[in-house]
Amino acid sequence: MNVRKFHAPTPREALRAVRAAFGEDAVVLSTRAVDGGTELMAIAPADMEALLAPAASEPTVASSQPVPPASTRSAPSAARSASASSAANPSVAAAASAAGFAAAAAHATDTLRDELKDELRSMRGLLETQLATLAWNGRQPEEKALALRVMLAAGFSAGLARYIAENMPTTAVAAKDGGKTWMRDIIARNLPLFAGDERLIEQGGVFALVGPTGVGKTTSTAKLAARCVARHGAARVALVTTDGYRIGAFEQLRIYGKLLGVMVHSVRDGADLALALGELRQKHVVLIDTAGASQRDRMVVEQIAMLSAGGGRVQRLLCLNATSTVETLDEVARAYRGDGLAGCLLTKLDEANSIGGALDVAIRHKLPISFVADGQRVPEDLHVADRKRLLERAFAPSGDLRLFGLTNGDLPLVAANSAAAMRDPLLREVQLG
Ligand SMILES: Nc1nc2c(ncn2[C@@H]2O[C@H](COP(=O)(O)OP(=O)(O)OP(=O)(O)O)[C@@H](O)[C@H]2O)c(=O)[nH]1
Ligand SMILES: [Mg+2]
Repeated sequence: MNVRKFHAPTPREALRAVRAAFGEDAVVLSTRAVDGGTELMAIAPADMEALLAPAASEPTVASSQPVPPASTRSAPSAARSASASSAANPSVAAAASAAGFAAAAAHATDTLRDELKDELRSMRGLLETQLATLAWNGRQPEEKALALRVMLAAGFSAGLARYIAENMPTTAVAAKDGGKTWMRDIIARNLPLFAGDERLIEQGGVFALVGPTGVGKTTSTAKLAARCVARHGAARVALVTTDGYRIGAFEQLRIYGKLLGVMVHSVRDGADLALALGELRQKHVVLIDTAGASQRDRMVVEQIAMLSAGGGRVQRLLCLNATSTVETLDEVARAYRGDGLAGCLLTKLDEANSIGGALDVAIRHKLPISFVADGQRVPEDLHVADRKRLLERAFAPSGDLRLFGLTNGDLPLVAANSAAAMRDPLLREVQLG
């Protein structure tokens, strides 16, 4: 059994030492303030599992319990299965009854163990929340607090913002700009890009724009088609819509197709799509417009299956509306991810107060950004995603931080509320240097 004490000047540092010694799933047993800092008692997860599991040498309930008399049998199923043969063979009946009793006891032990685990988990969550609150209660350097506030104001999730701010190295804290350049570099380095012009326009292929309702899929499809036509000519481009059942949906794309001189095909299901793609295989670029589906609708799954029927040739681009909250965009990315999701396209940047939420989702879900749309005009308001411009836009002062942003006094609350988000495994993949 490996229970160890950890001393550190701050609770956060103590917790970090615990994690360094026992890993992410370490269980903290107690914490108290001592002279010169904090003392934590912690145990390794494997030892905690061993504590909770019945020891191999310990006699099990099944073998140690005397067989209860037939009248006290507690497991109804055992009683039922034993009853047929008990009259003929009493020893068979006793064995069956014992087995049932043991099964019931084992079930009770499992339930108790699960309850204990849940209890420990919630205690750990509570402790992490309290430690995070303490850590941000005036104990973090002003530079880290400012970096966290700036990222939150830019729309980044509290989890990612805290992860980056808390890991700011001392050299960056001591830098003239208080770590601002470091923070922006980390975000820039982790921002995946798709090289839209090169991969979509030059290389070509079959691309489907997917996403929730009204995010700008049809408009963006038309903008992309116009870009392709300008590069390769109308004869080498085709438009397909899977949105055949909503009134006016086909018509909307057909009008754009007519303006561009591009044929528009409507398909109903996977087989239809496979057939259409076979006929269109000579085209350089095929763009598929899809029906909008809420991320909570099971239609999303059906749509992914339908697009997969294209023989794995269809690359899906997820349209992310930059005006949505980071929580909504995160939910969208989780619903739409899967094989064939090649990247994303950010829409409505012109309407968004901040775009940090969209960048955050692209970073955590590793969704390369292909293009950005910043208006309704076809084709003018579509641009290849550019790292520098996106960073500038994300951190352009969109409001007075003193009026709309958080104060240092709010940070302990933010930290407390983001304790669970900090355990998101996607965060561990963010490169910090
Ligand atoms: N401001 C702004 N409006 C946009 C942008 N992209 C699309 N829109 C507008 O958003 C509205 C919805 O656009 P659509 O292209 O029809 O959206 P959709 O995703 O195809 O919608 P559904 O097919 O109904 O799911 C239209 O009024 C577009 O003009 C953009 O980048 N900025
Ligand atoms: Mg549409």
